[in-house]
Amino acid sequence: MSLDERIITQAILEEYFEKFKSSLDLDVAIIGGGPSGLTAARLLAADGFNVALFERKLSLGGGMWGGGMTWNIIVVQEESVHLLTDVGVPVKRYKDNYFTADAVAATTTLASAACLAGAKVFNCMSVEDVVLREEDGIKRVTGIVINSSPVEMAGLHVDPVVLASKYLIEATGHAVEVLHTLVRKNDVRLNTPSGGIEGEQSMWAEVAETNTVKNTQEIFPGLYVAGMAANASYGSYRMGPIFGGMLLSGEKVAADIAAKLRG
Ligand code: 48F
Repeated sequence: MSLDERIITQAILEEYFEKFKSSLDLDVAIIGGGPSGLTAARLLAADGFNVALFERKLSLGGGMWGGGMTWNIIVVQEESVHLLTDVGVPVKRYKDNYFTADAVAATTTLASAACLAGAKVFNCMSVEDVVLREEDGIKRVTGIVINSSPVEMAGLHVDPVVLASKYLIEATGHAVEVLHTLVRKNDVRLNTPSGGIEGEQSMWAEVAETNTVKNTQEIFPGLYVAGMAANASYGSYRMGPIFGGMLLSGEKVAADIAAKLRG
């Protein structure tokens, strides 16, 4: 059978922009495709919400690929094991409350499960800002401002485009980039003790893991923080290559937002 290159191009163009068009009015925009963002994307999409995930890099998975120091095994605690086994990741009990999984199997399976559940993934796409609106004196985020990662990396002066979303999840990890932009550009107060970004503290895995879930919440009207971004925003500790808190944070943010969307 003959192959026409123009039809290959046309297929990509039409299918991509169909996906993009169906993302102009999202229920949830997830920023960052690490373990917390991927888990939230899967659960919200499986619930039937219009969900898209934006990831700066070509590959999804964030900091999960390399386990600890490139030794590509991850550790999770018992209460989070279901978030791996539910999608088919083999998990072994190492001892007591310590379980292990292959980091590559976990990363690829979480990414695959999010896509197959119906989350629309836009990789190679950076979120550079949010959309703000004010009503009755209350400011709220109502969308995201995105640009192509190669444009961002090359420092080209090209304007971004904008998508609307009822809720945003910042799951960008340690850097909490989008929240930093929100605070730097606008006279806003966050739902944190100081009203600003508290900043991350050094290593304390046990406290950090509990706090990752506790700190997963709406930090500004319309904007939730999840995963390591939650601890960096609320001033808690880092935890190293234990990932249960990340998965549970994704589960919590999905449940909280689903409840809000259902009213
Ligand atoms: O850092 P990351 O894996 O986020 P996470 O879900 O998990 C944290 C753990 O990997 C690890 C840890 C646990 O022990 O502390 O660090 O909190 O993934 C964050 C993703 O967000 C992308 C980034 O490329 C990464 O894949 N990202 C960051 N900023 C942006 C972004 C942005 N502005 N736009 C799009 N993607």
